[in-house]
Amino acid sequence: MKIRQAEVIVTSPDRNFVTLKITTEDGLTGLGDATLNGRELAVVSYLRDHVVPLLIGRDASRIEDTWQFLYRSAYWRRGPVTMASIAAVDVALWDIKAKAAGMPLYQLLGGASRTGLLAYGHASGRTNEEIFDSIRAHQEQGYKAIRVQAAVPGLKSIYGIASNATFEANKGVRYDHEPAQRGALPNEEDWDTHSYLRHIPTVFEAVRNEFGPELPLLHDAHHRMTPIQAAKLAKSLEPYDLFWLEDCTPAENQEALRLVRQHSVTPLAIGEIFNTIWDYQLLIREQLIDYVRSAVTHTGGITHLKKVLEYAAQYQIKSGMHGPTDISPVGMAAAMHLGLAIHNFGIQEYMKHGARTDEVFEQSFTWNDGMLHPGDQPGIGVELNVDEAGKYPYVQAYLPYNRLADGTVHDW
Ligand code: GCO
Ligand code: MG
Repeated sequence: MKIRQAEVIVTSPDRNFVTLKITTEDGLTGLGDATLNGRELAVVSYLRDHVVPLLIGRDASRIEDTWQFLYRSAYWRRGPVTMASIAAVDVALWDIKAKAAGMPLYQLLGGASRTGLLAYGHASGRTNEEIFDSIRAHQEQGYKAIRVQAAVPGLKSIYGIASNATFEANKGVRYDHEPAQRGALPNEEDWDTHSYLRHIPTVFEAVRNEFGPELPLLHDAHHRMTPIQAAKLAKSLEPYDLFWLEDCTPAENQEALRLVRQHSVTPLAIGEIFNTIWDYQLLIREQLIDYVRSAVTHTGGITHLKKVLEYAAQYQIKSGMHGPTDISPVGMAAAMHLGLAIHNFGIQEYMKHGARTDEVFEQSFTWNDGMLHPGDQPGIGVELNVDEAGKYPYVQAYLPYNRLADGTVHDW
């Protein structure tokens, strides 16, 4: 089963997506997601200029060997661009292998360990009333677990909160469709940790009072706090029994979470910007986290993320795979197959893509009463409509960034 062709397809239906399509000599095709929000074209070049020439003529069935070859032969290993590129090849080869076997991918990964995947959505609001409405709107869509992000009094704009216009247009059902600014330079937002630390516990107190003790609630701090600030937040949120507190400290500093752990039993999740098992080494071995946030798309594909999750399982740490709209339907499908098969699945992040995206990527996964299932088509169950994809050329887009009141650049 030799690889005949490998194409890198860039399309921007609602936002930019980078997809690798591999075709074998006997006509089987496989897709892999290589979308790296705001830095998409770096991955396109890595794939087109450096990886595609290595793929032509290789045996498509040798997935582990191809993974090791791409990782080790580059010499310059790790990093988001390299690992997203390897991930795209890896998922496309798993898609082909599963199609060749006539099975949905999760069967090749060991078969289903559960009937469906619990997913969480993103509620947000500028006031507690808006947050309540947004939570209710998610519940009406079936969501059984909900991430809550709140505007902070005194700050103009903040990660995870819809702009006024988007909020009105969508009645709080989703925040800005994706945070990257299309066709513009990075948006500057403001930040003040003390105001945030004062405000957030009051929001969770109000949400618990309104919705009761059962609803699983999550919160994303997006890497903006120092270890002691994060410990303070984790401790102050304890009475509201969060499912998790995500990215409470800068991702580069694994030791930071020791301090948070010493002060709180709020479950911790981290890893959406990690890309190898080495980023988790200390976190897993010392049991400093409860959930692994990596996406298949950014962590070397099914082959590598499965190893990370199996390592995590030995320490009772579960999956909580990244699933915002900047993971394409191809990346989401891969995550669902992996999540269905592994034993230590925790939860899946799931934001619905826009209508144009759903026309470009024909998908077979299902969303039923708050649970995802990848479907039973052979492969990963996603096909790219090339004609539709061709209608939407790449649009330059950047993620926002933060400045403190005195002008200092801060984590966003
Ligand atoms: C999440 C993430 C995303 C990221 C985005 C950046 O928890 O879903 O924090 O919203 O900000 O993926 O591209
Ligand atoms: Mg996050």
